[in-house]
Amino acid sequence: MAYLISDEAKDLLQDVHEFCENEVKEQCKEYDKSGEWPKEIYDKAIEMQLHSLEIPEEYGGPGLSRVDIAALIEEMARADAGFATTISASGLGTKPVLIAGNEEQKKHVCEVIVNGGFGAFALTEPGAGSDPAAGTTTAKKDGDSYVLNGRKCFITNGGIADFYCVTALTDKSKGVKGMSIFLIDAGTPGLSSGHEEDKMGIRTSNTADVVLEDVRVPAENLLGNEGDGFKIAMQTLDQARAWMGVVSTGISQRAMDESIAYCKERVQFGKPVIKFQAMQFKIADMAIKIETSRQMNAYALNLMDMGKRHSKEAAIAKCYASDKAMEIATEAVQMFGGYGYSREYPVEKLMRDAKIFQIFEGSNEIQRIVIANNTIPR
Ligand code: COS
Repeated sequence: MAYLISDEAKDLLQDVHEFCENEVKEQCKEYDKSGEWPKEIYDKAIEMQLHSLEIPEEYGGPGLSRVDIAALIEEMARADAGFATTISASGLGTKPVLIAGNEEQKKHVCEVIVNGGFGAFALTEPGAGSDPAAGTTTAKKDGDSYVLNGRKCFITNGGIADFYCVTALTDKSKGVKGMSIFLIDAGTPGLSSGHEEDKMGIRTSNTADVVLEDVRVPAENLLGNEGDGFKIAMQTLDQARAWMGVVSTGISQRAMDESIAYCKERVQFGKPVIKFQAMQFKIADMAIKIETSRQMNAYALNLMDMGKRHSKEAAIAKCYASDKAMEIATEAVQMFGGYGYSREYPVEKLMRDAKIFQIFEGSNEIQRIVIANNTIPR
């Protein structure tokens, strides 16, 4: 583990390591097959307060730095990326509120998470993925309320969340400047979760549609002001992207660990294949990619801790770490040979899990747009 972390985080990391080795890794392999959401694993993680790591100390969080938290999330991702994504996405649900909400809203969402609940951020729609401004969900002012209608899709924790931060157009004529964000509790009449995705990877995470049919919320559920929604969403994604870099790095680390262990056991031409320089160079390339990913993640997270803008750095961290996770997982399958292609061995799952990190929280093509926009002087 190359993150420089506090003594407090080191102790917690040991506990997380043991929990992941004994109660997550092999168990999630089975849940990956069934596609069932592993409630008992999340119950234990909640008992250990792992889902509230990012909650600020004043609202009941542990007060760790984000680099400390990264070491813990990466360890969880090493065991199962879907599990780490769910844990991290609860933090994602609180971000729009922590960025733009009032004191009461912040206390509310943090309390829900600390007490074992889940949150979700609902931005994407069937016709609005890379281009969130093309969304058609609306929020119409009606007296002291807003009435929301629309459908969100691919929402992490969409079917299990206790609260949702939902983007909606309050003024269709203004494009991105007409977008706003609302905090809506699960159970609000008209809000329901719809179709659940049967995914290729990260199958231990819940991904579902969120349907809004005449959902009436008090006007005070608006985060910030009308028209602030796009900027709040982009700031939320800036933070989320760095975390997805961290989860990707966990997948890479696991792929390298599995490859080393296998190559030490596998004998061909009379010696373990790890003795061949071809294999050693593959491992060296993996190590270069993993350590570089980790340092970029830490840089983006440090900027976040300092309250500095980190759009470019988070986009680089997410883009680089997820591209490398895909390369490393694919190389691990290659190093396992025919066994790598078998579901009996662990690496095909890593390849399936890694793919989504190049797609969600903004595809890696979108990350390159963000990086270019923040690099080329206008
Ligand atoms: N932080 C703060 N403000 C931001 C911002 C950020 N990270 N990004 C953009 N803004 C602001 C800009 O400063 C601009 O404000 P002004 O008009 O006041 O100057 C405004 O938002 C519009 O910015 P811009 O013109 O750059 O927006 P674009 O429509 O060109 O955005 C991209 C383009 C592609 C970057 C954006 O649509 C995007 O990130 N898309 C991907 C969405 C995504 O990740 N979806 C998956 C979600 S999974 S939860």
